[in-house]
Amino acid sequence: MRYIDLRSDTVTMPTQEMRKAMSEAPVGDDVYGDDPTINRLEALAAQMVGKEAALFVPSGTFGNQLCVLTHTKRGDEVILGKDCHIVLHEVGGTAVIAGVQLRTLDTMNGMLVPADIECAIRGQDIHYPDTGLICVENAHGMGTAIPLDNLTMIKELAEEHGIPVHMDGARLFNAAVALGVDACEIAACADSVMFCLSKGLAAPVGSLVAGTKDFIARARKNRKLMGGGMRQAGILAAAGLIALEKMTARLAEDHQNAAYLAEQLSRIPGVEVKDDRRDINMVFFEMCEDVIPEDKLVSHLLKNGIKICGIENDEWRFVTNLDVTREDIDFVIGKMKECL
Ligand code: TLP
Repeated sequence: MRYIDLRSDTVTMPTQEMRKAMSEAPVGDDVYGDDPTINRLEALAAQMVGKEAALFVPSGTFGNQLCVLTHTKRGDEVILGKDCHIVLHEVGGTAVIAGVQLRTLDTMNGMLVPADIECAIRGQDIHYPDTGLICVENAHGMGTAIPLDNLTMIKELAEEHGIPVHMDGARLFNAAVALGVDACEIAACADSVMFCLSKGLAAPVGSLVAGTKDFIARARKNRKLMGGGMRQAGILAAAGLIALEKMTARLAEDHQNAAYLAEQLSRIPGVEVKDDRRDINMVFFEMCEDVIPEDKLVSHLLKNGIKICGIENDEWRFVTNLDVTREDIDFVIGKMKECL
């Protein structure tokens, strides 16, 4: 049975072209640096985000945790938004892996306020941890593309204080499409950037981290420490190359479909779409429990071949992706109305 899956863009299936490229990819042992397909992917990735070097990692979570580990020392404090992925959805990994303390700040729909960061940066005092890193996220998981001027201000502030900036760019190319800029311009606002191949770009596995040659050399060793040294991983990189070469341009279609979905949802009585967080391929909305109980909607849609996640933080999230068409959206809206 074919499902319409709105749970995330992580659910996208690799394309036929990816499967073919994977089966034919020249490979080698990447821990020895011998995998030509991985080497090609890392070179292309670095070039696309305007950094000196890049490193292939198994997942976005792995890439973020690796960057935090590589930038900081044990006991450092990391400043970041309280609603970012590293805080909410990475299993508390920063405490376990890098051994750092998180200083979480309020955000405006994911956007950090530079003045708040300035206040949170630690001075010299025997009681204080060192501020070791600032993390930003773009596109933000709340559905927003963070504007370049905000990121530039944060980067300048960080530079004044000699603090590196890491960017969780899991959906960097969605942010680039939404802001109408090149991914390089966004990545320029950070010392390291992580971006995912396995979300809207439809590759089955993998993310990249990019930064200076020195940073990536240190990250490569830490990747080994974390158990992420992979061998004939060119099989995966082959799909990643297609993701970067051919799939970034079509993300606009997911954004348009999300806009259409948002418009249709907002016509349903009782549904309140979060219109101020409508920059990418995500639609967030609230719907009173008395309109329909959560489990009833989830199970009714599932019976009709539609997968959605339940409520998180009082909100529903529907995500459009390569495998969701306009017709699918009409079908989903029809089934929701039926249920309501
Ligand atoms: N996000 C997933 C879930 O973990 C919530 C999703 O479905 O959106 N940064 C950001 C901003 C992300 O949204 C995600 C995945 C990651 C990092 C982690 O990537 P993976 O899943 O590859 O570890």
